[in-house]
Amino acid sequence: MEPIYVTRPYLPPLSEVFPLLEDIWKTRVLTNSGPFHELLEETLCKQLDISNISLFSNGTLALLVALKSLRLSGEVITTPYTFIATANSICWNGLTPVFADIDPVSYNLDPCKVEQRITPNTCAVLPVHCYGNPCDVDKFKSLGENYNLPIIYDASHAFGVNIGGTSLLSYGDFATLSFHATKVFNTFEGGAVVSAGLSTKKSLDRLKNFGFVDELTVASNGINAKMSEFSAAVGLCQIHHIESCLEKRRRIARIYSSQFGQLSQVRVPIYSTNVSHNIAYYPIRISSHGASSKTRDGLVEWMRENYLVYARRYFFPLIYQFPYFSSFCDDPTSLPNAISAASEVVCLPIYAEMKEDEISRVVDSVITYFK
Ligand code: T4K
Repeated sequence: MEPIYVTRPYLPPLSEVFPLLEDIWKTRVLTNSGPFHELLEETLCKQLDISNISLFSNGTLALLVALKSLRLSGEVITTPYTFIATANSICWNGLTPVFADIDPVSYNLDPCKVEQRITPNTCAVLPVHCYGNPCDVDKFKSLGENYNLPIIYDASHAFGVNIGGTSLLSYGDFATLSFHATKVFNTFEGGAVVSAGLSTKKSLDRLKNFGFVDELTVASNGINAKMSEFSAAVGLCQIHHIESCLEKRRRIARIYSSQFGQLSQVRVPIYSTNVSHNIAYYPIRISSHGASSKTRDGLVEWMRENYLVYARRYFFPLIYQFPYFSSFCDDPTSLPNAISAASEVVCLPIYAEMKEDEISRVVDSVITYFK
């Protein structure tokens, strides 16, 4: 029996990649905003229906540089229910993360809880579109306007999500993406920042290239966060397949939801008809109330031991539960929704090229546990 992992990267046919590699070998342009880099930016703007995108070498640096470009100081209110990179990029900017609670259904930062944590030290809000589910973008927009705070979305999971026909990435001062191997669209490693205006994009482009304005001028404390031509070429080959990959993910999610929806202890994701979901993850929630001895951790172990299915507990532990971040949370009791999600949610394997027998094995592994 082969293991089934939480995800597998989509890879385009090698025959589609080779011609682009031959070009790279011919021109020897490997990096520094080469032709594939420029073409991928242009292609992504069309594909995602956005005006400005800057490519990065990974999603963490995308977020780190987006924050840096705002020249902030003070506290950034964010979610504790996310991948560690969200908080890392706050601290790398010399800023202080402040954690507010999440909504128990969407798992996203709750704007009302954010408002309660705003103080004169607050300099920005950093919500995450967790699992690709849209945050309450209208409420965050009003919050940003009312308190004069920038909203930076960590949209690492949200490639290709539209809400009411509009790209989710067009909300906020910035939306940052990850193109890591585990994401719906990958460039092996990679990331991007979507910005509202061209001048903002230009300032990000300078920051990711050591701060160079031109050959003789460095105007800001930049870094090297550029995407290589190889990654850009892989991205260009992926993009032709993205719609079919998203459709395959949605189909698997429908199968899972129809199978698991009947299990009383399992809560399946709720998908809004107003949103074109990308099914970046398939999180189920195992309610630990009542007399049942069945738990989320029990399920994870059962699946692994008996079916070689490697479901993952994204996002456990919560950020403030990691030793480095514990000093940033003075009152964990203010985060009850995040605490219970971290102990009850598990992400099941889902990826475009999942085979029928793999889907069935995941289904069986969950159903037999609750029998
Ligand atoms: N913000 C948010 C909200 C994020 O979720 C992330 C990344 C970021 C920011 C930062 O973006 P990047 O800087 O990473 O671009 C993974 C990913 O490494 C990470 O990118 C992702 N979030 C996070 C949620 O998950 P791990 O430690 O769980 O990955 P790993 O290596 O255990 O991979 C999971 C499974 O995927 C493996 O069991 C098998 C499969 N896999 C993985 C890789 C790397 C493959 O089949 N091939 C591969 O090359 O963190």
